[in-house]
Amino acid sequence: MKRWGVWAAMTAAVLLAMPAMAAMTVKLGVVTKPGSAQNIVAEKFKELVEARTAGEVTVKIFHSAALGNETEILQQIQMGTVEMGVITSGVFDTFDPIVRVIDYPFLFGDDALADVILDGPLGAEILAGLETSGFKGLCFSENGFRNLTNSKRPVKAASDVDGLKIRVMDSAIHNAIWQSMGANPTPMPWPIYTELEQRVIDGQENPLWVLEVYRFYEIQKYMTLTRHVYSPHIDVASLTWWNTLKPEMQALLQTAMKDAAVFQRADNRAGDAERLRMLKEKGMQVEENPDISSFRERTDRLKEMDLYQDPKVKSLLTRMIEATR
Ligand code: EAX
Repeated sequence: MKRWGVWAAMTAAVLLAMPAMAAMTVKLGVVTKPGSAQNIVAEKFKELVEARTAGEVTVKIFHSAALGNETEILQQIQMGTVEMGVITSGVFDTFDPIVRVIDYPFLFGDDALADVILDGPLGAEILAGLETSGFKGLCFSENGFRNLTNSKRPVKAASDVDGLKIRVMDSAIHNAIWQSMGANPTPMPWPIYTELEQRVIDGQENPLWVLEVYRFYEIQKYMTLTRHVYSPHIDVASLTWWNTLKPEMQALLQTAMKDAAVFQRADNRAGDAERLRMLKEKGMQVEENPDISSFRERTDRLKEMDLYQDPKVKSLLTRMIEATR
């Protein structure tokens, strides 16, 4: 009996001496399936957070649209019923037009420039801007540069796009880009394999990994390396939830997400040459040197359109264009 008493007293002492760390589960939503860019970020984040908190924080990943499409995941993050998400920037358009400055066509010439801008003060301004919509913007990981694919015909110049029915994300800027290109854009949430297969739509645009992971090479014969939009993910948390966290926990999560993003961007880029080789081997016909100036000519006037007339958005776009020149 005496031993039990001592044991109980010691246990109580140990528990009292421990810092108050309540176990916490963080729900993180992505629309894509394992192997996808978003999932690589999410899995790395989970691994880092669970290791760095010695299991105090558990990250539960909901993938493959288990929480709905990207717009629906963002709504749940806004409400605070889901804590975090790795979401394609284009889809934020419905929540905050500020993201249109990232998805502006032909803005970033290459990966290095995208990193410099998005990891710098302009990127920070975009992330901070999302707070008005209820998101704590943490950092940017990536889908990558988007390329056009279709099942109808080879596309070398903008005139070849005329009339093609192209699926676009639920995003005003993406819709406007393809309208300017002369296509017939059709907004649809992800995933879109069935619609492509049944030819409800002729084409789509996404980075190379998507064609591999979602096996689009089976149903899309033609690809053009248009690289028309650099498409990051914005890694976000629910602002109301974020504000309940201690500063040390916020710092830990912020750093872990940044580390996961840096890891994933490098991983994605390292795989692209091999993906391109594989897609050709699978039978895709790839136009590697399209007439980019013909596409640019059609999209150049976008910056003058209503889409960018909000003063905050316009000012940021002007500074983004200057910084990327
Ligand atoms: O990340 O909806 C889209 O086109 C996204 O790029 C897709 O979810 C892949």
